[in-house]
Order: sequence, then C-alpha cells, then structure tokens
Amino acid sequence: MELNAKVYVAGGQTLIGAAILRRLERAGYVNIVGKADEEPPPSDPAQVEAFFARTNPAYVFLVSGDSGGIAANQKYPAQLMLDNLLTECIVIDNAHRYGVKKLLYLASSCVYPRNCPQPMSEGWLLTGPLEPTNEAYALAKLAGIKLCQAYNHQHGTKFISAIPANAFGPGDDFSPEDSHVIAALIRRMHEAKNGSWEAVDVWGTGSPQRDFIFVDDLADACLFIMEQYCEKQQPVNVGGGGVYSIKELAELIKRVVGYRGELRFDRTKPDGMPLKVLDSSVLNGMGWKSSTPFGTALRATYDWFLQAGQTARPANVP
Ligand code: GFB
Repeated sequence: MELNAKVYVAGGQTLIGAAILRRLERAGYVNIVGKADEEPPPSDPAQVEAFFARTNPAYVFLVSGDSGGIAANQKYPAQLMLDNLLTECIVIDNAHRYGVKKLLYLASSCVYPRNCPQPMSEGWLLTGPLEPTNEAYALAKLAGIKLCQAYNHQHGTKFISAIPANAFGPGDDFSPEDSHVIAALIRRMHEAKNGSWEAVDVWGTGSPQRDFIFVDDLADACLFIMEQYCEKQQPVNVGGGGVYSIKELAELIKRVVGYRGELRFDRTKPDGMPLKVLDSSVLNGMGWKSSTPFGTALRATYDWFLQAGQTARPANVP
C-alpha cells in the first residue's frame, strides 16, 4: 500500500475506523478519501456508489456497521443485522465494480460457535451453533466474510477478512446500557466514585472470560494485515494477547478509576459466551503482536473518557 495510494476507511467515525485513520495518518498516508463529513452513509447505495465513482479508492478498510454490547445485541438484533448486511453488501459490491485493489473486512469474534474449543482458531468457523445473545449480528458478520470470499471466487478480487477480539479504547461508546463491558464499567465506576456509592453492579456472574484488544493495537494490525496478509479464502484472527475474567477486569478498572466500593454481581443479567479467546498464532507467526500493556490501555481509555467521553455521542446504536 503505497503512501500516496487512495485509501478509504468505510466506518471512519466508529471506534475502530477512527483508530485506523489515526494510524494511517501517523504512517504518512496523504491520500485518504471519505474522512469525516465526506464519508457517505455506508448503508445508502446511491451515495456510496457516487462516492466510489468520484474518488476511486485503491484500498478499502471496511469497518462500518452498527455494533454494541450484549444488551444492545438483545434489544436491537434486527437493526444490527440489517445495518451490517446492508453496509457490507453495498461497500463490497462497489469495491468490486470500481476496481479496488485490496479490501480488508473486519468481522467480530462472535462469529465463532458458542461452544468452540478455546483458543478459537480460524478453522472452527461454522462448525456449531452461535451464542444466542448475538446470533443476528454474528450471522451478518459471517455473511460479510463469505461475501468477500464469494467475490474473490467469482470475480478474482482481493478481499480479505480479519476477526478481532473485543476492542476498546479512546473514542469508545460509553452509553450506560448499550456499550461494551469496558466502557460501561469505566463509566459506572467513575459515577460511583463521584457519587460515593457503596457498590457498583457488574452484569452476570463475573466468570466469563474475554480476549480484549486495545483499539490502537487493532488499527496497527489492520495496516499490517492489509500489507502482508494475502490468504483470500481464510480470515485471520487478531487477539489482544491477554485473557481476563469479567471479575478480574472489574477489579482492574476499579483500580484505574480509583473507586473504593464493592462489586456486586447481578446474576439476572446475561453472561453471554462463557469463554471467548482468539488463537492468533497465524498473525503472530507472520510477525505481528499487540504491544500495549492492558493496564496502560485501560488508563488511556479512562483518560479519554474524562476529557471527552462523558459528553460524547453514544456511538453505534439508536
Ligand atoms: O462487552 P460485552 O457486552 O460483550 O460483555 P460480549 C462482556 C461480558 O461482560 C458479558 C459482562 O459477560 C457481560 O455480561 N458485563 C458485566 C457487562 N457488566 C457489564 C456491563 O455493564 N455492560 C456490558 N456490556 N457487559 C459482544 C457481542 O458480546 O461482543 C457483540 O454482543 C460483539 O456482538 C462484541 O461481538 C465483540 O463479548 O458478551
């Protein structure tokens, strides 16, 4: 990917898209199209087509599509599924018709079966039933992977896919109900500290385990994959390297935020997938590893929340 190549990040205003844009700019890419207000709504076919006709990007990072945490997935399955299906169909088809050299589609670790052997390697895709709390979203993400492969097969395109662990970081959605766990707990513990609450609710039993990736590391991986990964019929996992139970995570966030009260596990709320850890040996073997220590990444996320997050627009769901 030459530094003067035209690059488009579909979903440039999402957590991950914004981090990819920052990373591209830091690397010296000077020809990024569709930034900020210039980005067409990715689920509007006419505007996306006009955008591709006008700008002719050579490389596309496809990270658009609504997303949310476990509660948002249960409340808005139709919207999450529809928005993701629409944006991937529209962007992928235009990428083919306007001759994009290479496209990287970002799926999600919820594409693996609920009872997948851990850590989950790429070969386990489509081998069992999905986690019910996010089945609709996961099916849309699986469709995105398969759509890339179908275009490669039928049209000879170079559309690859990556499967990231649970991403978090500056720019995250900190809405109390619909966000993912890290943003939700940072916000709740911050409010609890300021309000001198005795206890903070943590959803579920605290025992599920997750593989978290700092969004700046994920953006770095996306550039690496765009440049180095060529396997068109097999997606590649992007794990964060560390695995934490929700209880361990809550204790860490408590320390970062400086909250001194108790943690109260709310067992009326769902746990979701019991274990979700990516096997990143393919990507690690190619020479990429996430590098930000988890504590540093949590601190950077809290710092961002203190500056901007409390007033930031909830990102991705209505
Ligand atoms: O981050 P989260 O919503 O993602 O939840 P998933 C992870 C775990 O944290 C679950 C627990 O066991 C939650 O019950 N948790 C504890 C909380 N307290 C909270 C809280 O206040 N808010 C939230 N959100 N969780 C998502 C999928 O699943 O993973 C999406 O729903 C997407 O589709 C994403 O794939 C990566 O890992 O459970």
